[in-house]
Amino acid sequence: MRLLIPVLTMVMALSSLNTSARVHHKSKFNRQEILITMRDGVTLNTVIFTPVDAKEKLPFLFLRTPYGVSEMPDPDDNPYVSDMAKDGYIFVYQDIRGRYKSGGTFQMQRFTRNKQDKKAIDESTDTYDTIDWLLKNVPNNNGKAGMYGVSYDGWTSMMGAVDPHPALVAISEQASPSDMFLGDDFHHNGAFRLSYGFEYAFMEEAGKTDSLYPFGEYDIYDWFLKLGPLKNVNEKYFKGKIPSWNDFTEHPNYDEFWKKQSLPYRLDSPRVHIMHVAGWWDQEDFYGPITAYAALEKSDRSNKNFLVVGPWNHGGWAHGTGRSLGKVKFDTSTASDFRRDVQAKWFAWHLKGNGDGKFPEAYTFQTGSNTWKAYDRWPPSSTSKKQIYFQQDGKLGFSKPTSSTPTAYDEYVSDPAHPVPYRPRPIEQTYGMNSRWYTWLLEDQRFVQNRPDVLSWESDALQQDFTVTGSVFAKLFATTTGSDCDWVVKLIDVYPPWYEKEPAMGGFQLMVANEVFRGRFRNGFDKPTPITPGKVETFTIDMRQANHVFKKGHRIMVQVQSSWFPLIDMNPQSYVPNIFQAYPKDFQKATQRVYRSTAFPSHIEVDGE
Ligand code: PG9
Repeated sequence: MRLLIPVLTMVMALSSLNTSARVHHKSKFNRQEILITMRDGVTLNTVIFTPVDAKEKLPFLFLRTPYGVSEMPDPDDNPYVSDMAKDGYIFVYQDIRGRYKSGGTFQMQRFTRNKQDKKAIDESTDTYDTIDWLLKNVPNNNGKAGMYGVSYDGWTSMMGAVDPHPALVAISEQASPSDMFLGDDFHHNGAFRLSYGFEYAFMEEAGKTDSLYPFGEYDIYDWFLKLGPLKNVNEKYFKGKIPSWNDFTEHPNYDEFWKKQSLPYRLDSPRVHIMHVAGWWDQEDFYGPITAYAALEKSDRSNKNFLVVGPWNHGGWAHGTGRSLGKVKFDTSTASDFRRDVQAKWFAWHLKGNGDGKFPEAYTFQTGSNTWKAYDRWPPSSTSKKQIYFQQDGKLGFSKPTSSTPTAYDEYVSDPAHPVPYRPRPIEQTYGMNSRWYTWLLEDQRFVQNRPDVLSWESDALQQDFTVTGSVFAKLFATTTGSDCDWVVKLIDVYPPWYEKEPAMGGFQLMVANEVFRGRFRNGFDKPTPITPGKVETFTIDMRQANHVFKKGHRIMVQVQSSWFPLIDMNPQSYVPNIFQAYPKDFQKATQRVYRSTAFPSHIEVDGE
């Protein structure tokens, strides 16, 4: 069964479109579906689209995916690549090992092989072997290949660049995960992404083709609440048969398993030209491309490493116009402009020598002002650190709090029996029918603002624009009555109560940065440590990055809460060595206090302008 998964949402829509399109017009491509044999004898299913009327030798554009290639539409019917189809390429799509029609076994983000073992294989050798085969067997190629893809397919592009075939000269990794413990699909700052981890592991590993978990309930908030402790997953449902789930349970801390899976561990320098692409509201892998860019930048002596960030959700640049996302409008066609003016030009230059080869080091869309900005480094050097402090009476401001009373805090009770939903209920199955997963990061945060277990601090209406360009950190000085807890922090742009430009957006609360942090990891993600109940501790939370203008008349808001369910598993709030082994009795209510005094000035720190 093929599913509505993010990378494939568009492809699904198109494949049906394409079926009818094929009836009406003669394809401009010769399509072949063949098995290519890898060095260990395993065969990988590969679809090759060769333009019928090529006037010159053409380069390959190659995409490797776990989501099935047989239904890939003709490139000129696929908006993701149609601009490039006009330019002329041989398009190649491949099922990775163990998926769909390919042989071998699937391993989630297969580890890099032991290079001493000459017979060992990994995604990098499979890429190498395929490119080698293509060069020798597909007539009229120009000897060059590029790779691209969103998310898992972006990650396979990065793997192709680990020991690249000499013909692989440029890639565009788009929303590739970079570190599954620190910031991508499966955990953020050590907090487990329960609904995603559960559903995705099942989808990829229950069979060779994608399948949705049969919850039998529309609102999965209820299903996960009734599930109880995580150990029930294997005891009642997966029975040890989903390898990634077993990995989650056996590696609750940032150990070698996660470190060896991370991109910076696998790839020490940009060996081919790389354009990283990220979306500010990517609900799956925003951390990946910005971290991969930053890590490779350190060794980018020959200027091969570039970054593009737009106002997109996961893969939002690959389809549609990108003029809006959720209820937020961007004034220009950010996605179709990117595909034509950036993506197509990137490959035209590197694979065909067309164009001027001038690409800004970082090209990011500034939200709020709705303008594209080119920078010669990212984050730019023109910014300085600015602090935004939590203050009494729910205020937020640029000056430090002045209160030194011991009660200069705000508090709430976090109850594991009533976790805060991460998006308005019903919470549809992630990739299910009518799912609002794709835009949940743009949900109006008023839906939780008045819950007793969500704290909010808000600035006065801004007298002038305030711009964040780069990093966002939260520094919380806080106590819990428990011995472990989660902190969810959101930096929010509050629209004016009457918003002339678009009245229905009056008072809208838009997240421009957000993160969760699992308190046990405050001394290091590989050093889980119980929290001393009642002791003020410092929690420094990397909320990643933004490029956003809080416009004059808007307000800045920060919200803090201790659950985000079922996106994040409920922290038991009493310390256990491995939360995947926790018992029902470990789940305790806890009172959380967030301080805002001279001694403990909780705040957000941004790269500001
Ligand atoms: N976010 C998906 C994913 C990538 C890599 C590993 C696990 C999940 C995806 O959209 O492909």
